[in-house]
Amino acid sequence: MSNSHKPFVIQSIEVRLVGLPMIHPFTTSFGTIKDKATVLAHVTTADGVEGWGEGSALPFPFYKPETTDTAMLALSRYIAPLVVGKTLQHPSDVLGLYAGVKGYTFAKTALETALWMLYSEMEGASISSLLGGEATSIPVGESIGIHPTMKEELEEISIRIDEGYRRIKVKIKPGFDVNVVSAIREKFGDIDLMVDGNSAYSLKDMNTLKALDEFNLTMIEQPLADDDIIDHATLQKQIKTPVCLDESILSAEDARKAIEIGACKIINIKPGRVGGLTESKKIHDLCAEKGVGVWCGGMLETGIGRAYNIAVSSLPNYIYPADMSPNNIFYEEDLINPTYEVKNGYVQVPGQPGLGFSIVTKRIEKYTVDKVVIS
Ligand code: OSB
Ligand code: MG
Repeated sequence: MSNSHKPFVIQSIEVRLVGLPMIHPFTTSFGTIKDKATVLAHVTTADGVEGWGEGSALPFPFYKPETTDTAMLALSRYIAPLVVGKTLQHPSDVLGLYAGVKGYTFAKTALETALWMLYSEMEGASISSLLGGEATSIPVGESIGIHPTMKEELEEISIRIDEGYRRIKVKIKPGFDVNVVSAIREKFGDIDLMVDGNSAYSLKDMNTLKALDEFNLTMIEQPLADDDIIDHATLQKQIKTPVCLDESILSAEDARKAIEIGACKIINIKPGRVGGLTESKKIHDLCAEKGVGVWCGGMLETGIGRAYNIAVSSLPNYIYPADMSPNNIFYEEDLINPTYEVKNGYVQVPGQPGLGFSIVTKRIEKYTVDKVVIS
């Protein structure tokens, strides 16, 4: 990704904290997300080309330490000032400018993805094609939040299966795991099914993890601690179900180490969690070389963040369906209009330059709760 192109100057970076009311809460082992907050970056070049990016951290530090508030602070105070006024030739050039800033991958993603949008417009080529993507549509699945009752849990799964979703992922937590998987297998048979523990388990729960191993799951996502690839390696040796890492992988370096010690057989690459599309592509390439399949997870992004998830999912080693719940179950109004469409379990990959979806700046304005301009 280092072809030489016409240089462009970053004139201004506007950073926004946006709050979107959610229609339905989303519950995981670490807590319930009731109102969605997200961070947007709006970047303008000296030639007047604009890009919007999203860094979809959560409003609390229960998934990873970074939150929307700390992402806002890191982006406006430390990251954006290192980039504004600088000349770039490619979106990936920005990584070197803020390499000294540790962590804050969601904040970095808001900025880095905005650069992909404006770069794609300048190049007259889609983000997917610039990344080396090939697929023109991608298979998607839904991530089912933990419901108050098993009846409601099974009802939502039933709807998604009827709609054609390619696989079902259920959020699990201690006490809501073997029972839910067992009920799903009983009701829906041999569907493509996986679980996500969001770090709620430890090796002390080996009995439960081994019980889950009996259900022919496509994978078990991040059962153990977010900073513990060693125990994931121990677990992987004892179960046949592939372990998939989410929270543990923040970079291609993390991925290299996890694969080297046998901590996983699959990686969930979320652009937000790894700092953007450049790092996503790097992890994708490394995994392809090592025979580790990948897929694109989600952070309940608005349509802006989802657009980047869709673009990167067109790369050839994204071999499992992406987490792409229908947007209208979360938000009354998306920040893109029309929003992405899931048809028969597939989403079309935009072939045109730019984001590939129309951004509704009026809605962004309406839901903005904080704004800082760095120029
Ligand atoms: O662990 O994959 C996760 C949402 C918020 C935080 C963490 C996760 C999730 C999801 C939702 O599973 C997937 C989506 O965005 O549709
Ligand atoms: Mg996950």
